[in-house]
Amino acid sequence: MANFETVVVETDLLILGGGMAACGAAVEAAHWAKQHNLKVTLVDKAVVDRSGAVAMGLSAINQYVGLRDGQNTVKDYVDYVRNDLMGITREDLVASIARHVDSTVHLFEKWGLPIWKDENGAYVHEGRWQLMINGESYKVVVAEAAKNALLQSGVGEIYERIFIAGPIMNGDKCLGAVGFSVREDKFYVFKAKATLVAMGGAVHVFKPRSSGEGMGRAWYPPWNSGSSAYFTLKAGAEMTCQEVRFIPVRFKDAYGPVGAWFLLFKSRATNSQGGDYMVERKAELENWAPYGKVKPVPANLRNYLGMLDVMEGKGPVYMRTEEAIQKIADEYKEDPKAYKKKMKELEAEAWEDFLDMTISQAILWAGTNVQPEEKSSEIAAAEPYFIGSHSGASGAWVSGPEDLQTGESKQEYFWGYCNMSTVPGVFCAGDASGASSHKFSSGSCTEGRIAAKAAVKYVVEHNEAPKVDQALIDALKADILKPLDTYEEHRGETTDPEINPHYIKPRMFMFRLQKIMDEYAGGVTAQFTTNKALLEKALELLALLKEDSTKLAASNHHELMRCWENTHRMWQAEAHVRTMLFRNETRWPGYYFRADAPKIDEANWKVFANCRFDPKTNEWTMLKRPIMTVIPAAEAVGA
Ligand code: SFD
Ligand code: AMP
Repeated sequence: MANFETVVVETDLLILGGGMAACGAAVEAAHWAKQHNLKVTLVDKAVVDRSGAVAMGLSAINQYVGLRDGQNTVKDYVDYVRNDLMGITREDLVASIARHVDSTVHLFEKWGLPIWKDENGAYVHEGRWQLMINGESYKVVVAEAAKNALLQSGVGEIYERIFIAGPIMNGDKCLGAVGFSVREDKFYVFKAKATLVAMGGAVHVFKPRSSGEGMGRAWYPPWNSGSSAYFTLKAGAEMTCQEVRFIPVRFKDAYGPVGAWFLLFKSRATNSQGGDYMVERKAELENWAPYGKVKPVPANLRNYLGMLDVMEGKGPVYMRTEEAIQKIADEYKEDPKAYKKKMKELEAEAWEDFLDMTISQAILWAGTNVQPEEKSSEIAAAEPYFIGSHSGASGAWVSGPEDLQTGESKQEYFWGYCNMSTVPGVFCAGDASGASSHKFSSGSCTEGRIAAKAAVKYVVEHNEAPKVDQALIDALKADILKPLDTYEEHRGETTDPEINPHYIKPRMFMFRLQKIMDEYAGGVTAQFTTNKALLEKALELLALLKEDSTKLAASNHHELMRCWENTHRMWQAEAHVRTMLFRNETRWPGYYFRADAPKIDEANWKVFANCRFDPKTNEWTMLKRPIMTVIPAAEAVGA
């Protein structure tokens, strides 16, 4: 067996991940842990300074409610999210984040993040909820605060470049997590009294649009590989909204975000004939009532109208950057000097939007001689991602806060500790928790803070040292390091180490997973369309893939990580397919279309579609959970 040293770390609160939610968790946990003399340990597969979705930075903070200035209320935000998700949202969770998110944004500013200000010193909004930032170093700023909080207070420690492979379970109880170093021959056992899962969402479960020529390029970060979903599924937690993937419309081929263009620059998108699908296809929105009628039109319906153009052969669809810039500059036409200055300013803003957040889009513009003030850029619907923090909703089913519940909702949505999953002591935040969309970077950080505070309370009230059986650790270690052994045993049997009858390398395994999902589960190739028969076929092929996952092989630490990343993706894929199969309707036509159930079915499916994997029986259960209104309560305590 691979000769890895076993390193045992004992802690009180274990934070898994080092992204926006985890950094928020670290800051908050440090505060409460100090009061109770507890230890907090944060583990990231990468380096916290630049890990997760915000690695390259961002150009906007997408959730800011503006309570201080009376711009909006918590209720306004809940209304927005509920509409955008076609009625499927946990109002208590959305309100819980919305009432605290502004304070997180104020902390970002205090920590040194430059937020754009107008001549009166007010924040510059991109849209109603979004603030413009100079955000290239956004993650570095937030990471510094997390590190300071944990390390300077003496309550915490940070482990970087440790890949978390899965939970340590003793029956229904989670005792922490196991993982391995991606650089050294070390296997890690983290024993904890509570575990906070914040390992982001899942990318590359579906075949991306960029194949060989742009391999690895995606909108969301490829290193978020479904570890949160895998961890909670394998812990036996109930999951929610596993069917609610996110399909973002992005600048084609380099995935530049569109928010600044649609909201700040107020650009239109038009097809090859100059038609604007948002205008020409407005009548289609009637078919998706009551949600088709709301403002703004839900993200998935905006997608859908554009997709109809493409399916009718009216592509390409273009973001009319030149038209939008010209329209703003025209306001300065009377004064040539002011006009020239404004044009320069707009050009700089256009480039900075990508340089702050998706550098490859700026490179693609440069490489294809695009000057946005002169030429439109193509946009396209990207492949599906799993990200409960953006406009998708997948994640674990977690308890809401007690004070926001109504008498009725308390039965369904509250079980003791805010953001705790159905597994006692396992907390979730950011992409890891479901049915609370539109948290983005600021809301994820806020939710990390909320979850960490509750998790510390849990530790204080359940302060028992986890007893971990050595035989269990030995078995987990053997299983997790097995791909190294498989490779060593068989590598001499073929001339090309990539091809071997005894094993499968993670890259080929990933291609196989992506092909199944792309063709049968409504990926780009299938025009985001699927049906019962296709989904059943996907499950059949996923079962065979799962069988072969025991034959994954790794030639080094890095490939060992790749093996487990793809196993994690495979579990996210299975939960997704099972839930799309369960929900017998089409509710988000611009995310996926069930061709055999092509309409929204409010009577039967205005519910959460939840699922649970039982680690003892290896069986899946699918269940419906009710949607409840808690808004009046949210409003009462809103500010
Ligand atoms: O415009 C393991 N996001 C945007 N949010 C905004 O507020 N404004 C924007 O402008 C946004 N845009 C945007 C965004 C993301 C991306 C990639 C682009 C543009 C190009 C969304 C936010 O970034 C997102 O909502 C949050 O970051 C989510 O936070 P969180 O904590 O749930 O995920 P994370 O930050 O990615 O962190 C995940 C961490 O987990 C680690 N990890 N560690 C150990 N073991 C494992 N097995 C692990 N697996 C993962 C990661 O290293 C990381 O530390 S716009 O397009 O919408
Ligand atoms: P994006 O760049 O697409 O991730 O969008 C950033 C933010 O702007 C998110 O809050 C989106 O929901 C929002 N957004 C993007 N495009 C539009 C649009 N056309 N109308 C309303 N909101 C939008």
